[in-house]
Amino acid sequence: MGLRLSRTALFLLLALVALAASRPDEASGVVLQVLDGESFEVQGFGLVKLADIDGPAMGTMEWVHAREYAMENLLGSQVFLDVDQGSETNLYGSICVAYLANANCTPNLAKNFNKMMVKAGFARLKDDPENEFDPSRW
Ligand SMILES: [Ca+2]
Ligand SMILES: [Ca+2]
Repeated sequence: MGLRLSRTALFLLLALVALAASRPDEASGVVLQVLDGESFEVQGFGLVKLADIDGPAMGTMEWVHAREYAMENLLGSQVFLDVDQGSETNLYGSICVAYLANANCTPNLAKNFNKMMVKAGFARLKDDPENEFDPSRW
């Protein structure tokens, strides 16, 4: 019984740690520029690289369409970001999951933009186990 309890406690602790690392409102800002379907610039934050998705090769028609979809949804709009704490920001930006905003300026959890790109057919899931995000839970 004691072992059982401590296992439950451990599980809860791990779940809490996971929750603490994964928050939809770690950063927020207006999208200034869309580079392509999986990277864009957020005012006051910098470059964002969408986590765990893989877009079409640059220069293809699919790439153009993916970029257009991102522009329609993101350009000039406020987004909320869950930033991957584990990875360092590099030339390509910070690894993030992006959420669109509700009318009252809170993150719209039903509009995970990484997932939207995949659902719309403009990217495929490509889970990187090194980051804090788990696409199977999107
Ligand atoms: Ca995070
Ligand atoms: Ca991942």
